[in-house]
Amino acid sequence: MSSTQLSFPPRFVWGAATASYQIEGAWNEGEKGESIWDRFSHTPGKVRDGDTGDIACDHYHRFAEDVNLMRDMGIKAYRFSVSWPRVIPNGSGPVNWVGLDFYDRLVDSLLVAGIEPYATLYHWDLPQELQDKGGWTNRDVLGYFADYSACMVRRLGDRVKNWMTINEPWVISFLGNRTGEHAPGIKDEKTALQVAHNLMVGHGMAVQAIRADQPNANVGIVFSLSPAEPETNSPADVEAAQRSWERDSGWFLDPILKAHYPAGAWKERGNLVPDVKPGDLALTSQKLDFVGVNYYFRTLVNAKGTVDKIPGSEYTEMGWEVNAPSLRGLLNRMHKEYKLPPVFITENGAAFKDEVSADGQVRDPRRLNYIKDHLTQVHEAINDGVDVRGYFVWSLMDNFEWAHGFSKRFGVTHVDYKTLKRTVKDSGKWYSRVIKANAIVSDAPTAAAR
Ligand code: IFM
Repeated sequence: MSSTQLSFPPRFVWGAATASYQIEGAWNEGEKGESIWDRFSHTPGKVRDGDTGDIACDHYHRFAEDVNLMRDMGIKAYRFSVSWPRVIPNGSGPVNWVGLDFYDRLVDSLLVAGIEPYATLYHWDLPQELQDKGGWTNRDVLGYFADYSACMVRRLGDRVKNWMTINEPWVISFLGNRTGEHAPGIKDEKTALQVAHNLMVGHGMAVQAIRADQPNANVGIVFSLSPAEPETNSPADVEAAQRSWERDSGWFLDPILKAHYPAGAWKERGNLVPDVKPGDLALTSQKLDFVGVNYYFRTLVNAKGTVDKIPGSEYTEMGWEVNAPSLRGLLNRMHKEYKLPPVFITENGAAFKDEVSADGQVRDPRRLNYIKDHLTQVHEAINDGVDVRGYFVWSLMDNFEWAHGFSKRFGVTHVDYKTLKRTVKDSGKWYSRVIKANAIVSDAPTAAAR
């Protein structure tokens, strides 16, 4: 890119995101209960190299350092998640004040540093005790989730104005319950579809619980979206892409934003469809203040299925195709097909192999370019008329990448897992300059930024 700057709207929110299990560690400290990810990662063979989140980035003990790091980077907003079993160890019942105090201190230090907190209530670490009772297939869990949400908002709602209920219902349902790659490791499609439905109902109940306590809170949900695009314009490829979109994206967007399931995918799923109780779709479609979009890659589809390796495309360490224009296409599609509230890009980023050079720097030009290209498409989408209010890079720092353990690094800050030292990568330094300029700036570092 030349030195021409692409400016963002004046109040555009520049943030970074993380999640509790991926960074906190302290898995059994402060009277925290066991989560399904504790159980899963402690089960041999579930996570690459036997990695666990027992220590992770040790953020539980180092949060003050991490807040200072963000402040020094100029980050304006921090999206973190709350570990439900840290706050309510058994999922329902007594509150653990030690756990609640941790988030209280985190929020206070963010505010002192001038960083706006954006809290996610569920980023996958379900209390194990609730999984033992059937997890998200048990309708009681939906009520417990609403109670836990209310508990968090009662404690932090005077300072936290932005709440996200569920992070990525697709991943929770399908990787956790259909392929079993994620906790709780179930491999059953019907269960997965019931979990998907119940998550959306639980989301709606949580929205109501949050608003009952804090009517002025901004409440949203976060979707992982990998837009299905046809490989060619042939009617067969176009139809296959539409089917794929409905099965994966529409399945979640429609109940939340239109109060019904996509008819085609519903029919296609036959007797696998979930049990939908009267009133459920009114709950799933609670009015929202925003939706979060997590975008990493598109899905290219032809009449035979998904195209795995696309000739000429770049791939990240996750094996995900790099395709920034699809983000713009996705945002426009959502804008056109739904009555869309404001949008935040709640996650976007890439895993690449990074090394700390002899001079102590981490040069990660591919990640920098990835973020720059995607921000450019967000900028285009805003020009197209999509109301995008902010961008949260995934991730503030390298962390536990679920079944991949620590083998995939997504951070704009490098974490040495032996010493736990944080080193801001080139991409992070560049991101700081973007934030300061409120514009996409050239990636040639200035002397001051070196
Ligand atoms: O690390 C995850 C995150 O927890 C949820 N969204 C995708 C990221 C990268 O896989």
